[in-house]
Amino acid sequence: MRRVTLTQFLIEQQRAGRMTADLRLLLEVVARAAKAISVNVSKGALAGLLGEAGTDNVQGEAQKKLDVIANEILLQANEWGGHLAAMASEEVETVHQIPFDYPTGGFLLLFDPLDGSSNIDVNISVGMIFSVLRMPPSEQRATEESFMQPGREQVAAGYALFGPSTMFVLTIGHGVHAFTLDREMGSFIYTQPFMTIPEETREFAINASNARFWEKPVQRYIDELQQGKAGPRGVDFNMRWVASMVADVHRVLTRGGIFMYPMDEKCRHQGGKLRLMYEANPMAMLVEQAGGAASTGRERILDVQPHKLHQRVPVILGSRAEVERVNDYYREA
Ligand code: AHM
Ligand code: MG
Repeated sequence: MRRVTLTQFLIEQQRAGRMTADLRLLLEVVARAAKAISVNVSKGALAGLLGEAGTDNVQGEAQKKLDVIANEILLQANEWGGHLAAMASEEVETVHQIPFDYPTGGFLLLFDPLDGSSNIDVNISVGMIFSVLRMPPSEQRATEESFMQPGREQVAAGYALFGPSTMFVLTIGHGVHAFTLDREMGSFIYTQPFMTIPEETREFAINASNARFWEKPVQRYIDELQQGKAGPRGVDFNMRWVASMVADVHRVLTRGGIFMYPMDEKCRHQGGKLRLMYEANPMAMLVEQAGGAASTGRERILDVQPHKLHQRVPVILGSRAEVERVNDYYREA
C-alpha cells in the first residue's frame, strides 16, 4: 500500500491551489514541533519530566514541567522560519514577538502547547492545539489587537493527540485530515481522510460534577439524556469524560457525540472554562469542517468577536443535531 506522508499531503494541497507555500511550511514546522513534544511526553518519569514546574501561568494555574517544555518547543521551532508575524500561547501573557534577527511573515500562530495537563502525571492522553490567522495587512508590527479576529477567519487549525499513538489532525478549510506518527520513520502518515462526525449519536461528554452549577438549558438537556429509554429521547446514552479536550474531541470526530464545557456558576466570572483563541476556535473549525456544529449555547463559536487573548467561552460541540437541540433549549429558556 502506498503511504502518503504529511509532507506529501501538504505539497499536493498547495499544488491544488488550496494553500500557499508559506502556509505549508508553517504547518510543517508545527507538525515537527508536535513530534518533539511527543518524544518528551512519552518519556514520562524516565526524563524527570513529571510534576509541577514551580511556576504559574498567566491564568494563575500551576504549570507542569511539560507545559513549559512544550511551550518552549513551539516558540523556538516557529520563531526563525519567516512565516509568522507573531505568536500567542495559552502559557504566555502577551503577544510573543519574532526576535529581531529573524524575518517576519504574514501569519499569526496561536496554541495551547499542552492541553489537559492535569492528565500528564497519571499517564493519560494529552494534546496540543493550534490555530492560524492572517496578520492584518494594514498593520506593521503585531499587537494583541492583530489577533482579535473571530474564529471564522482562521486559515488553518488542528491538534496533536499524544495517546497510545501520536496523531496530527488538520484542517485548512477543505475537510479534516488525520495523520498517525510512524515513530520508526519519524513521519506523520495520512491515515484518515475527510473525517466526518456521524449524525447519529448515543454518547455525551461533560464534567458531571458541575451539574448543580450548570444553566437550566444544559441541566434539561443532560437530564433528558440520563433518563435514557424511559425519557423523551427514548434511547440510552453513554457518557465519556477524559478531561483532555483533544482526546474528547478526537473521539467525537471519530465516532460522533457531543462535548460540552458549558457556562456554569463556578466559571461565570471569567466567561467560561475553555479558552476561545487556543481551544474553542480551532476545535470549532475542525468540528464544522467535519460536518458538526460548535456553539456557546447562545451563538456560533466561530462568530464570537474576541476582545482579549486569553478570553474564555462556554463550549458545546459535536454532532449537529445534538448541538442544535441544546441551542433550541437556550432559545426556549
Ligand atoms: P488546560 O488547558 O489547563 O489543560 O485545561 C483545559 C482542559 C481541557 O482539556 C478539558 O476538557 C478540561 O480542561 C477539563 O476540565 P475539568 O478538570 O474541569 O474537567
Ligand atoms: Mg493547557
